[in-house]
Amino acid sequence: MEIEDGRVLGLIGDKDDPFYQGFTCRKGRELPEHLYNPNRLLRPLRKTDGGELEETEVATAISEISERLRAIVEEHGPASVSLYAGTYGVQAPGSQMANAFLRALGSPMFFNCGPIDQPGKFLAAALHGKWRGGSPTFAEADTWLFVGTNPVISKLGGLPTVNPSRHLHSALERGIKMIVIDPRRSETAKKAFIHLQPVPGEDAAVLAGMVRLVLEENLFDEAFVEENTRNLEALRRHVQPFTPEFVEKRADIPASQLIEATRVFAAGTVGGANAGTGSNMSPRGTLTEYMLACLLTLCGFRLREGDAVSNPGVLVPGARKRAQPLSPFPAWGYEPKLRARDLSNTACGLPTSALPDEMLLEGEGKIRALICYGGNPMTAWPDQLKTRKALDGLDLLVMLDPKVTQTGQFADYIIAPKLVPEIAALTYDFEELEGFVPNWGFTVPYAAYCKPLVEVPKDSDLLEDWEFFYLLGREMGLELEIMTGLERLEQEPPLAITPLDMREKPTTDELFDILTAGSRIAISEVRENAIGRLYEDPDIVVLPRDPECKDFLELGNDFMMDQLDDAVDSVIEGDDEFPFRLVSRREANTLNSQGRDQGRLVRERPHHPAYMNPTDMAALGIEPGSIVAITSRRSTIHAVVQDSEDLRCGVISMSHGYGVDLDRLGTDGDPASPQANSMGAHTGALASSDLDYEEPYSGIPRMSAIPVHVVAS
Ligand SMILES: Nc1nc2c(c(=O)[nH]1)N[C@H]1C(S)=C(S)[C@@H](COP(=O)(O)OP(=O)(O)OC[C@H]3O[C@@H](n4cnc5c(=O)[nH]c(N)nc54)[C@H](O)[C@@H]3O)O[C@H]1N2
Ligand SMILES: Nc1nc2c(c(=O)[nH]1)N[C@H]1C(S)=C(S)[C@@H](COP(=O)(O)OP(=O)(O)OC[C@H]3O[C@@H](n4cnc5c(=O)[nH]c(N)nc54)[C@H](O)[C@@H]3O)O[C@H]1N2
Ligand SMILES: [Mo]
Repeated sequence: MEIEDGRVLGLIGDKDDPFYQGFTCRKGRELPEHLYNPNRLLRPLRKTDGGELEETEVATAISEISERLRAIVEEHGPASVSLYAGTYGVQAPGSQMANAFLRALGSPMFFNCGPIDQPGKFLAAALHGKWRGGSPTFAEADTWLFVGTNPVISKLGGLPTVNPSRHLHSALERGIKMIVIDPRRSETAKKAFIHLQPVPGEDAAVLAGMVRLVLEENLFDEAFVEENTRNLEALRRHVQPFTPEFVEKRADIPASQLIEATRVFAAGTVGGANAGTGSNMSPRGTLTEYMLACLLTLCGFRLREGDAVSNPGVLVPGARKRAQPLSPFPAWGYEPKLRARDLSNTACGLPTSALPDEMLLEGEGKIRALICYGGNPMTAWPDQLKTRKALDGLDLLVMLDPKVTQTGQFADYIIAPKLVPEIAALTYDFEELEGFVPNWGFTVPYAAYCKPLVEVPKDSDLLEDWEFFYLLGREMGLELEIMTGLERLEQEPPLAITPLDMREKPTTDELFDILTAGSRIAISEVRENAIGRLYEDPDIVVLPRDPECKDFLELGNDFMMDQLDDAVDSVIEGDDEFPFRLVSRREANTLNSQGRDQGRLVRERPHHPAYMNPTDMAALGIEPGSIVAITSRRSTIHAVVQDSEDLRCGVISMSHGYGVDLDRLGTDGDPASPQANSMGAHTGALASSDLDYEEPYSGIPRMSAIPVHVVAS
């Protein structure tokens, strides 16, 4: 980082870093513009009686928030206070402190963005069980399957998240056979050995077809399946209808392509697969993830006794890998139960799509106060109209955000956080991701620590995210405890609970010490190394199966088998009125709603387009660059059309994370105008859990493959 007079001028990748090897992404390189953006808040804001946001002080804000929360809790109980942690609310140690605050308050209403992201992944893992031996990584694989994910751009995982293009390039040179299932010829699909381009929303049928072929042609690992699974015969029976010809008709992909893709995939000696947001936001996301888990298990793409463990963990305390299953566990039905749509807490957390309902439904259990931490509901939650109504009706909305976002306009208080590099940074979160989903975090034992590099701006009044929760807890007289070891694969070491000193405020480094206690490498060692390092240990291999182990992986979960049966008969409501399917996507230079006000990131394109196939455009008489109205059962958004041969006909591809004010759109809101950078339309305005298909347990409505119609406006 180039720093002059305490100001960051720029940054370049560190070529000596053994993992990043000089790689940075555009968004990261624009850190100075993020840090010194005129929109960045340097002091907290509070809403005046007149409804304006005015500057205040941290101490005042905390004492007022504390008072208002106390009154709400007194009258309506602690469960009337809820917390939503968005993409910036999942970082250590802020996320642990937010959790500690809510628990001390006595509210179970902790929501996060996971259930409107890829909930099916977590529910399917619970229904299928997990493999405690871990998974092979892309670096050693000779075959890989990507479903509804575009890791070249999203860097979500599957492909190594650091410099995915380079890793893909070298894997292709090595001869990896990559299969991509995506209705769009995405940046990843362009490099695929086989690209299946199905009708959106039919992934479960495609994967059921692959599973059926693997069984029929005996392409599976019989010994592995015999030793580790149950109910193979049930699976075989229920996938029977998904013949290549059936899948061809249903998903509109050639039967021959499905057969070839399946044979190529199953022929791999080391392989893996990842599904992403595209599949999880489309109908039957849990079933898609379940079929994928079954496919991986059938192919035996799991690490075995004696295999090297690519990342044995550095800073996150975790248990050793062992070549045995962890039996299925309940995917839903946990406390607390919600009032909306019979939903409950799940293996993926509380259904976030129901949070606005819980804020709107009158009576006992109504959520009256929301702390929104590092998230932007107005551009992230499905059903923007309902979200707005719900936010409007709150007694108290507290935001923890560096900007006045689309959601911030509804806030009673906005607390402005310190940002990296004003605070210490640690690779803990990314390493932790690997424990949740194979190939998501770091697939090598990498760790780095960086102390704060610059002071906060003069005359600012900022807090670290975690400090807000600590100070608010203290002001309210609460005793906070940090919980670690949460949701580690083997629940081992057992959950550690560390009470905090509520008189003497801890330092960030002390909190890092608590989180990493018992880690394989002491955090002190990582701190001493000024740059990131690989902490390898070639002696760490997958341990043998415990002879007492009776655990198994479930191939024929009843609920999933029922859904398979349903999938045979019912095409998920297609209709003549809404002939197009709007699918989700991500933009390379921005992260969800972030970066729209960074000119250097968005200048190439002053608006966010709705991509359509030119054939569809010609049929509707739509010119490139013209504005269209896109209508779903729920509402209408306006967008500028851009032609793209990469899309299959009948599909519109558009990113989310935009949309200031629905009323202004279509009146003076020209989506092509420069101010549309931060405006545009939120595709989530088209989604609705009341009107459209939703997953019955995670509650996620259709956020991709949304039925729409399009007219030139
Ligand atoms: N239609 C549609 N909807 C979607 C999706 C989609 O594909 N289509 N994707 C879904 C997915 S996968 C997700 S994860 C969600 C995202 O949902 P959210 O997380 O709710 O939305 P973001 O836009 O990522 O909001 C991040 C916020 O964090 C703030 N921020 C940045 N840095 C910091 C910091 O250091 N501290 C704090 N406190 N705040 C910070 C930013 O200013 C921003 O307001 O959206 C979901 N919604
Ligand atoms: N640059 C950038 N990177 C990001 C983000 C960002 O906003 N910008 N967001 C981050 C977040 S919060 C997340 S969760 C991850 C998400 O990472 P990914 O899951 O990889 O998300 P996308 O890049 O949107 O890729 C989804 C793909 O699914 C396809 N798709 C849509 N509907 C369907 C369907 O029904 N079936 C199939 N098979 N495919 C479908 C789309 O065409 C698209 O190519 O990315 C993270 N990384
Ligand atoms: Mo996400």
